[in-house]
Amino acid sequence: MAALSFTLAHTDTHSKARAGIIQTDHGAIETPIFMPVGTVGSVKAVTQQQLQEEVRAQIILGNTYHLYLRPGTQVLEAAGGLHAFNGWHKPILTDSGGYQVFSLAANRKIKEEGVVFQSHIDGSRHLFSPENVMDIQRSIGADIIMAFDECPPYPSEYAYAKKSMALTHRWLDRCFARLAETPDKYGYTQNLFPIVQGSTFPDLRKQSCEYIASKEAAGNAIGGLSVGEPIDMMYEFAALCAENLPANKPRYLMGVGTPWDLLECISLGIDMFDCVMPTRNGRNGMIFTTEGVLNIKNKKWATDFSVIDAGMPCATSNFYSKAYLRHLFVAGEILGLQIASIQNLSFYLWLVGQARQHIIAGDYASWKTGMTDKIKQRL
Ligand code: PRF
Repeated sequence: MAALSFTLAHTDTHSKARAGIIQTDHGAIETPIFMPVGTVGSVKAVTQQQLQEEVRAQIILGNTYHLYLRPGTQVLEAAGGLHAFNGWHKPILTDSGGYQVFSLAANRKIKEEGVVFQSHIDGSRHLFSPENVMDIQRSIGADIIMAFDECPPYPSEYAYAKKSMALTHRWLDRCFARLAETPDKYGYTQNLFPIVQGSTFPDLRKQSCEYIASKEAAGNAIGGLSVGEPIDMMYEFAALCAENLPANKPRYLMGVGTPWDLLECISLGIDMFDCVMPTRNGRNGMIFTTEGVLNIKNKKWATDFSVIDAGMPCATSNFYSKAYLRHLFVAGEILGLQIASIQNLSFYLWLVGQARQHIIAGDYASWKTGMTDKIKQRL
């Protein structure tokens, strides 16, 4: 089968926003796109049917770190890969574990060879190297697989960021070499996306973009942002990286962000996003809607019997009332977590879909200003 392709349908004249189509062996993805996070092969509290029919997700994310620890590659291979295992037959992307070992694992030690770490589940010791992370992602079988990188913390010293970036680049060469030596396991093509690092130093970011671009990968990712830096700095570096990465390949900004971050970064030339915010914050009662943000636990919703969000086509959003959803949260009912997750993900997917339509219509920049003001409001 074929390597991933990217076709640009429209480029905005007033901003750097683009509308495109990514074609994978598991179907097409219309960009800009948001990818719901399904860390362990499950988008928390949402079924695959709901993801498809209500959320209208086009691609979901899995994590190499979690899937390697549980259920493990033996089970995933016996199932025939993650698509067959979890029943999601559209595109899947897996993160490499490069970020999760830094954020989750204990006693990690970074060496040239890779990272030695202890599992957050049972404390067992493991090594992640560029080679075995490629092998694990081969076993999982995602359509898009991520390079093994080091994400330096914010703030980082220049010297550390430079050394770390060079290590990420050497690891990238090893990822490509390993991938070239190992065939696809399940009869479709897996596409490796390299990741730009370089912390908050413009010259390092530019160098990293140049290095990553020289690999001529099917798509490119920007890592190391949204790790605690001020939001304007995040935008500044997302813009700088977008400008320095190839225009004819999708650009993926990892781990971003709020709905208004998506709109801003789309205007900077970003095509793909993932973030736990809609699901994680949703489970805490933070509800994103087409009218603004609400805390559903607030007493003010106790007798508001209007539907959760009439502004978009999701059936769940147009079925349950705010008062009922509040009741479920107050009573600690698991249905509340489900409804909140579906609402928030549907909203994120609706928002990027609207963004795409406005890019194609040619009024993205003016639409974005009005929409940002609206969806940022606290209700
Ligand atoms: N690297 C990888 N995954 C990531 C990040 C990164 O830098 C980030 C940073 N926001 C989120 N997820 N591999």
